[in-house]
Amino acid sequence: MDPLEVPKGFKAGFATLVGRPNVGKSSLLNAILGHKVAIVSDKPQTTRNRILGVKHLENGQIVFLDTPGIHKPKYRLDEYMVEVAVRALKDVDVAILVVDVKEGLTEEDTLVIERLREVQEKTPVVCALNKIDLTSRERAEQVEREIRRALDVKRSVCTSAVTGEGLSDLIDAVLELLPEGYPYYPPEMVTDQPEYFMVSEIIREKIFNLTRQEIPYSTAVMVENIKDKGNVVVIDAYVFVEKDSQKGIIIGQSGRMLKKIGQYAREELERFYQKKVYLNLWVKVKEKWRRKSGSLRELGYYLRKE
Ligand SMILES: Nc1nc2c(ncn2[C@@H]2O[C@H](COP(=O)(O)OP(=O)(O)O)[C@@H](O)[C@H]2O)c(=O)[nH]1
Ligand SMILES: [Mg+2]
Repeated sequence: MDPLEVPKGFKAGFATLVGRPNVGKSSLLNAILGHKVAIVSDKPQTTRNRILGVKHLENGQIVFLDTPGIHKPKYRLDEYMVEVAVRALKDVDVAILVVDVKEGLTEEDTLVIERLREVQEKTPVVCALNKIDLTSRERAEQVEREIRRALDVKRSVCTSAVTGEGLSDLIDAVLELLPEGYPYYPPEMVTDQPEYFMVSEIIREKIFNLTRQEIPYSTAVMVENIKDKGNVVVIDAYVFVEKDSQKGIIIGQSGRMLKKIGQYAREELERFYQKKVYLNLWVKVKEKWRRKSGSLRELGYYLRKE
């Protein structure tokens, strides 16, 4: 057989998960892959970068792009995040609109739908009516009708990232819309994220889960060093906040908060590396980093050349 011949019936392509913050885009990606590639929290705007996750199937390969939630930007960081999401809609084969059927549509969902209207001629839209475990089918259908009034939806599927309901239907719906072609990534590849980024995200997730109000949002994590010393991996990382008072909160009374963040992160990192991990965390103030493009660049929040 000609090695360049497309395997008969094999489908391959890109599908972008979009939606307002907190609807479950990252949770869906992790559940579909059966592998945690994107961090998740109960707070909006947890995801700040485009996350790639590859689903390998017998008859195809779906390259999912998880994106930051589309919302009204307040800081330069927000503008960056929204731009990442919008760009991830360009030149993909399918857009997956994720909505939260329990909460229903909000003004932010309308922003997302507007963006999808701009691309729907070229990019077919599949809708994931997510968090179906929290509400009824009738409610989901009502939300779906509302979406269809504004958008040409090719297919919609009730899903739950928690129970796994509808995930295989969602995969089928996406696969159907993909072109035939060779896989983009080798079979062992689940994500394209560099190790340093994965580690910083794991730490950032713990901060999102353990702190409140402005604290998670004013935090960025940068991994300085990862050294594999055989039986133990030694990691040095910085936690950046915007002001001294936030530094105090991240460190906590007698260092208790930082210890907890470090402990939770270390436990997950030990599962990730399958060995013992020493995690050294330092907290530093980087004044108003969310507003400064120079700081954003230093912390890795910048748009790569396409
Ligand atoms: N009950 C329920 N909760 C969900 C589901 N999907 C996501 N969540 C929760 O919703 C919150 C936001 O999830 P996340 O994946 O970070 O949303 P994202 O901002 O759209 O990426 C987290 O607390 C998740 O555990 C779902 O299908 N059912
Ligand atoms: Mg997310």
